[in-house]
Amino acid sequence: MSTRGPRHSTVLEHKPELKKPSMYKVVLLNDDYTPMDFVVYILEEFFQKSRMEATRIMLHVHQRGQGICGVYPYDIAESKVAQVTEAARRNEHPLQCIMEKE
Ligand code: TYC
Repeated sequence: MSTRGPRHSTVLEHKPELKKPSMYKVVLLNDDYTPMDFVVYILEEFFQKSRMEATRIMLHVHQRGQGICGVYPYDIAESKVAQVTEAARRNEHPLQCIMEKE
């Protein structure tokens, strides 16, 4: 008989108890009134995008209706949505930002 390793192998067959946290897409919605340069500013300021990437995402949203800014755990996604919504309201733009479970 081997003197190494566990004697009760069933223990190793248990499913790991820790699940990966769900991730959430933060999505910008198009509208007819928010200035394009404000949307680019939002993407640079709150989502750490370069000017070029922010412009690409803004144009995608403008042309397709919506677009993903980033994917985050629940609390961070919620905070991004709140920050964008607050900045939009402060500047009196109707820009909408939502989160969707991935
Ligand atoms: N459609 C807007 C315009 O023509 C620009 C815009 C882009 C607005 C992306 C919102 O999420 C948005 N000024």
